[in-house]
Amino acid sequence: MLDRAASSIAVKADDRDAALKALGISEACTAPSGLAVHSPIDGSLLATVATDTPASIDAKIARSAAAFAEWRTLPAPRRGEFVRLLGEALRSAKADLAALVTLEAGKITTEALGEVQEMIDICDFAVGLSRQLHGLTIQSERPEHKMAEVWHPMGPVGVISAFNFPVAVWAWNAALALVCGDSVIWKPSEKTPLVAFACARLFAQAAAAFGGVPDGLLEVLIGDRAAGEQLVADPRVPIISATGSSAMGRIVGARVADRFGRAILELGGNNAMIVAPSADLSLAIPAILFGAVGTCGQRCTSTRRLFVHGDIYDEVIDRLHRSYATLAIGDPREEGTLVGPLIDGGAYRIMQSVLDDARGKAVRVVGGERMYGEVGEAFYVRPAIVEFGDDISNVQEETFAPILSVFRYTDLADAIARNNAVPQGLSSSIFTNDVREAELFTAAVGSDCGIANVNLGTSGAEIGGAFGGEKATGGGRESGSDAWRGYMRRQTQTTNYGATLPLAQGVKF
Ligand code: UN1
Repeated sequence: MLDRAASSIAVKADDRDAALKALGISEACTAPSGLAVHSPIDGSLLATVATDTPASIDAKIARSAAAFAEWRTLPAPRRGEFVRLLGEALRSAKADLAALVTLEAGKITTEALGEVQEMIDICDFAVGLSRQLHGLTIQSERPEHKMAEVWHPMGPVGVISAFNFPVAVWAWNAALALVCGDSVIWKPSEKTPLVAFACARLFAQAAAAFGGVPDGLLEVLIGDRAAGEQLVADPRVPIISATGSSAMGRIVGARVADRFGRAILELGGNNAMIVAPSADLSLAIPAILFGAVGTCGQRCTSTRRLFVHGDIYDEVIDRLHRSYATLAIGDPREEGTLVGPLIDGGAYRIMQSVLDDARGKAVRVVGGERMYGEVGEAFYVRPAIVEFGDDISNVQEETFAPILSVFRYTDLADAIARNNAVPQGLSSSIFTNDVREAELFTAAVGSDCGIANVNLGTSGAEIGGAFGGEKATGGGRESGSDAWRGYMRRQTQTTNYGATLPLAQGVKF
């Protein structure tokens, strides 16, 4: 175990100040009262930020609606040019923004850089889209009629994002919304408002380079649940894109449906990997490791369940334990660290209660202990492996922590059934060199998830694919493919260029 010296795990005031200054957000971070923002690295106070009031939220939504009215009149490729400049601003601030993600969310440096890269990638993708956003023509049954389907901007998009991808998920939504002609109102997690300020600064830089965009094109709401609820309830915001727990999504989805708004929900995952007898373990073991302990188990795509074929079970478990034993856990800023801290004490306590419960049921539980307790309000843990016997066939809940539940299987159909037999349906994967097994897993009777991978892990998706999942994952799709349609309204247009008025279906009137 490559444990680090606890004494060196500290966010120095100078480092913190330099990070805020580099992104031009020092002033926003010294409010006399408001939301206290702590670093998960050592629990220290990073900033105090002012929170929105119901009145200021109302004013921001009004500004956003006015910005939308103007923004939608720009040709989409011009909107794309703005998103190109946003991508440029992100490129030049990549290291600084990633460093702030590390300070505020506790991500290791390479993953924080990857997250900013994901933002840049979606900007590039959206720039291309801005010259497409194409509709259809449809053959009319009536003479001298033309039918078409056209996509129009829809209105302000409310984006509610979580702490674990504090900037990339905003960018997935914002880059698409902006080229689609929508304005954006962002409610970041109250655990990570600073990165939102930094993104707003970069947005302003891009706006200046563009030569001005309407005021209010991006509004940031700072607050807790009540701020989110106000946004979700407001009929001036036709689209709410929310990322977070299934419990949150159930409330948001119902509230938005109640006012006939559109919700794009990207909620919990309880992602499984199947390791078949023919699996190449030199790929499977590192994939399990990245999936289960990467981001300290705090991705919605993290690998939480592992179904291993009985013939290779002992070998897989043994190799996993040996890999876990060499994991570098500690300060996420330090080179070589693979596992940083949990976001906070609340996450730690949930992890412990899940492990306590598992100890009464499982065959073996290894890991889960707190590390570097002397650092204070920072929660580093050894990732845990929980092995269940044949009496327990599954784990139903998503726990946002590095806990990998392992099960033995003998029949692939049964493993696929167990992959599917949970409320959530985000990501899934199989390691096999058997083409029939791979095809079965990805067939209609295979994985029921939004993401199904063969010979790679459950996490770390590229932006080009549609991202999201079924069932309690919410059904929404963000990011690539045709997810842009979620940010526009569809209009069926029929034009009669003839001199008569024929009715459809031959109706005479
Ligand atoms: C999330 O955890 O909310 O596929 C998003 C992945 C990342 C996105 C995760 N590209 O793991």
